[in-house]
Amino acid sequence: MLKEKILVIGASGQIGVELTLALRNIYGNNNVVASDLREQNPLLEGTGPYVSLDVMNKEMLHVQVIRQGITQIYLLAAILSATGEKNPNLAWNLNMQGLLNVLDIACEEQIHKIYWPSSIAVFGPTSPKVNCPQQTIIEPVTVYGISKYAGEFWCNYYHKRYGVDVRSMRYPGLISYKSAPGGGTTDYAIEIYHEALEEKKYECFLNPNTYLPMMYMPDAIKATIQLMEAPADKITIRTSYNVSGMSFSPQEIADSIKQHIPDFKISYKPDYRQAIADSWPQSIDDTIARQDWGWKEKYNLKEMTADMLKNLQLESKIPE
Ligand code: VAH
Repeated sequence: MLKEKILVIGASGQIGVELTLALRNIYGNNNVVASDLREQNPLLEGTGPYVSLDVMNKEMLHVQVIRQGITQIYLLAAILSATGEKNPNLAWNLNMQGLLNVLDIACEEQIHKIYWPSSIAVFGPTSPKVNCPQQTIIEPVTVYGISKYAGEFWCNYYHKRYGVDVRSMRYPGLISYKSAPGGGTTDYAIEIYHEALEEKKYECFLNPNTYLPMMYMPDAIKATIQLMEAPADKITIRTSYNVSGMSFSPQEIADSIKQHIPDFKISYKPDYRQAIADSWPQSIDDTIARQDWGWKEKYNLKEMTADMLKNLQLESKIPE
């Protein structure tokens, strides 16, 4: 069996930290090289090799892939929706050129497998709002969504033309407690837990009834590993799979928190991110992911809230 050596690009980010730790559990600490432009996330210290890497520096990336004997690459470095609207050119360049650099090197070095996340942000206001299908009208209206949708077609092209085994899924909003989110429109669903514990109140930047597709990070990590470990002949979507764990609104997540913190108060002050959220679907049809590689979520809102509050209290030692 081929000895895998995995490179995680963007390993210090919200998804990267948890995916790196999960991959190290499976493949062995020294077989997963974590990399990022930023400092190493403290949660990764002592768990395996870490290199400073800029995915936009194709030559340096190529050198690392050869020097480390890399067989798989997980590319998580990206600028998300909210930050992307403040820096359109940077978002387009990083999200697009970073992917093309990795796909080109994968071709040249016969990299065994590539993972690259897309997002439900590819959908726009003309896509169906409820149970949004895998294939439908897709007209993204954010730079992040445009870059992710374009990236999906590049993945499909490199697979069809060069045989690169690149796999992708359209993450919904991801909620986690281990590491900070990075400039997304769905980040309210993380901030709210921290503020509920620290202040017992939260001012939400989205309206109370803004339903969005969401997923708890443990489910996202499980789905990513499942997709990457599926036999190649089971993968029928080479752009990017719809996946989702649940859909909820700020009002609903606040109500779930009140089950644990009865005097928690939420207020609403929508900002520019409301228009981004309004352009996205409220729920996702992920039937094909369930059929092709067995996707099934574990966490619902009630279970996620209990787990988030428990772990954040443990971390910050806030008395129950
Ligand atoms: C964002 N968290 O808010 C990301 C995600 C569907 C949203 O892609 O930009």
